[in-house]
Amino acid sequence: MPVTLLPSLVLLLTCAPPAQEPAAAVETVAGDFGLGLRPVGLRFDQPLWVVSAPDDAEVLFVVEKPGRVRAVVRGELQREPVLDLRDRISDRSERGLLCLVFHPNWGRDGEDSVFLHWNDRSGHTHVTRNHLPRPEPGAPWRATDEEELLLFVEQPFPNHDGGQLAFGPDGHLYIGLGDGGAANDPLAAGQDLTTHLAKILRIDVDGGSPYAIPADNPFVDVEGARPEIWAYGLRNPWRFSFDPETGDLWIGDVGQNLWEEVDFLPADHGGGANFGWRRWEGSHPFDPDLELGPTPHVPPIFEYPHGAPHYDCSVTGGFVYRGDAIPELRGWYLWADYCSGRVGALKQEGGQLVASLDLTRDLAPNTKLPALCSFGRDADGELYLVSLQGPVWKIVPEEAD
Ligand SMILES: [Ca+2]
Repeated sequence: MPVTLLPSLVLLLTCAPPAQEPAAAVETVAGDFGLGLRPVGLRFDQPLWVVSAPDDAEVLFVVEKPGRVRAVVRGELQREPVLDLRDRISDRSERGLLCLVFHPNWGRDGEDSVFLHWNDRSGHTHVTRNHLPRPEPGAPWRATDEEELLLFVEQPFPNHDGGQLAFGPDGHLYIGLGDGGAANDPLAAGQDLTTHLAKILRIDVDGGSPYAIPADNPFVDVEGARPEIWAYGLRNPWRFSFDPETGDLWIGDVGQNLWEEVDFLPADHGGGANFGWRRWEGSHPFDPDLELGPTPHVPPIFEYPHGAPHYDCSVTGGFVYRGDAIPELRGWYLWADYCSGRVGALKQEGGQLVASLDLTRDLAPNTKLPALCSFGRDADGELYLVSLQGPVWKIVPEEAD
C-alpha cells in the first residue's frame, strides 16, 4: 500500500461510526495467570450458583437447580439442606431455583433476609424474600419457613427465565429476566417496556412492602412502562454482576444462533440502557425492521460467534476479580461458554475493551470443563466456577490447587 494513502485511511477509521463496531476490535489471546481449580465439597445435584456468607468465605451456599440450597461449612458438606423447595419448583428446561443473594445488611441489626429467584410448578417466576439467620455455634444453617413474594412474572415458555439477583452499590436489588423464551423473541419483549420480560429490574426492598420503586428508575414517568425496569433489550441475561470496586455492571447476555455477548454499563450510567434485542443480536442486525425502544442501542463490549473453531453457544457472565490471592487477576472480568467450556477474561478502560484473554488452558490444561453455568464470588472476593454436571470449583493460584 502506498504510504500516501495512509493518512486518508486513518481518517476513514477515525470517522467510522463506533456504534456497532467495538465488540470485535480486540483479539483474544491465550492468557496465563498460573490459575488452578480446587473442588468445593462433593458433587452437587445440578448446581447453578454459589455464594458465601457475607462475612465468612468458609461458609458456602450452593444453589441446586431442582430446588435445594446446600451449605459447605469449612469444607464439610452440611447433611441437611439449608432450604428445600423441590416440591414447589419446576426445573424443566431452564427453570428451577436460579439464585440466592444476601441482603446487604445481613447479620447487622437483626437483618437476616435472603432473596431467591425461582420457577413455580407452572413455570412462572417468583422472586421471594426468605430468612436465613446465623445459627448458634455448631448448629446447622437452616432457612426459616417465612417467605414473602416480591415479584411474580408469568412465563410464556420454559426457557429464558433469567435468574440473576444482585444488590447494586446503591443498595437496590437488581433482577434479571429473559425474553420469555421459545426462540427469536416471539413476543418482541426486548423492546417492549410494558413487560418485565427481557429486562433487568431495580427495586428497593426496604422502602416499601413488598418493595418500593426507586424514584430515579428511568421509566417511572413513561406511560405504560413497568416502573421496575432498569435496563432492557436483553435476550437472557444469564448472570450479571457489579464490580465491587467501581460499581460498573457487567452482563452476559445469551445470544440466539450466531452471537454471544458481554455488556458493560459504567457505574455512572444512570439506567435506561437498551441492549438491543431483538433488533440486534450482539452488534449484528437481527430484526432491522423492529422499532427500537426510547433509548439508543448500547452495543456489547465483547461478542463472540457460534461455530468453529471453539463451538461456543451460550455465554455465562461472571465477575470482576477483586480478591487478594491472585494479584495479577485483579480488575479482570471473567466469563465462560456453557457449551465449549472456554473461560475468558476481559479488561476495559473508559468503557472500551482493551484486552481479551482465553484462560481455558490455564485453568484446565488437560480436561474440558463441562456445562459451565455460573461463577460465584465469596466474602473475600475470590471466585468460583460451577458446572451443572455437579462440580463446584474455587479458582486458586496454581500451587494451591
Ligand atoms: Ca444486545
